[in-house]
Amino acid sequence: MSYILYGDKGSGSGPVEMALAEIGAPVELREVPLSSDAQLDSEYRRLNPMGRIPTLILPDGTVMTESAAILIALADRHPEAGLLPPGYESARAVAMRWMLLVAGEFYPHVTRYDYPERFAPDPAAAPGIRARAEEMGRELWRLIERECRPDPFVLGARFSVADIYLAALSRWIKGASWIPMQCPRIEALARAVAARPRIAPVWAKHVPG
Ligand SMILES: N[C@@H](CCC(=O)N[C@@H](CS)C(=O)NCC(=O)O)C(=O)O
Repeated sequence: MSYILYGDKGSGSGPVEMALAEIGAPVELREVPLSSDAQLDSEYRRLNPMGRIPTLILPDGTVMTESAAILIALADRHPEAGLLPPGYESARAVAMRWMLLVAGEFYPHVTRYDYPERFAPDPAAAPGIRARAEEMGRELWRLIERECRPDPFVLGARFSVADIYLAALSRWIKGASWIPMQCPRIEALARAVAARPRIAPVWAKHVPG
């Protein structure tokens, strides 16, 4: 029995696909093209009521949404892959801290950037919402650079799903164009994740250039 992953190129299904590749778990990929708003179809929303990707179906049929929760579940279900320290170790708390900061604070800026018209009744407000989302997203990465200080990973030499998550999302909202200059630690983390042999082909698919 394999996992089933609903997603699209360059989206939140990227880090999930990378984690599955690192684990070596079989997965069937099902396309939900954001370009045609397929995530809003009523049939898909029976799986993911928020109308978002990714959605992961576990081999026993359990439906999971929320990218960070999915990565944590995958790490816990495949302890042999060593993608998160066990719960009694402080290192796990550190990995969760930075990963969930990105999930809870940065990802909403991505939604504001991609769909600014949702956030104000006046369409004329959209460019301002978009610009502010980009600024606030950058402020957050600068904070992570300063306070988390990955070296090269969030847990130093110990790789975890937090690294996959930070690396993949650091490319969004034009991150690939400014993070190399302003956040060298996050850039080094992203390069180290992208270079992992099992992740590299998935990275190339989700992160153009
Ligand atoms: N909290 C969700 C956010 C997922 C999300 O916003 N995904 C984006 C793609 S990266 C999406 O589906 N956007 C389409 C929309 O908002 O209509 C998660 O972490 O999985």
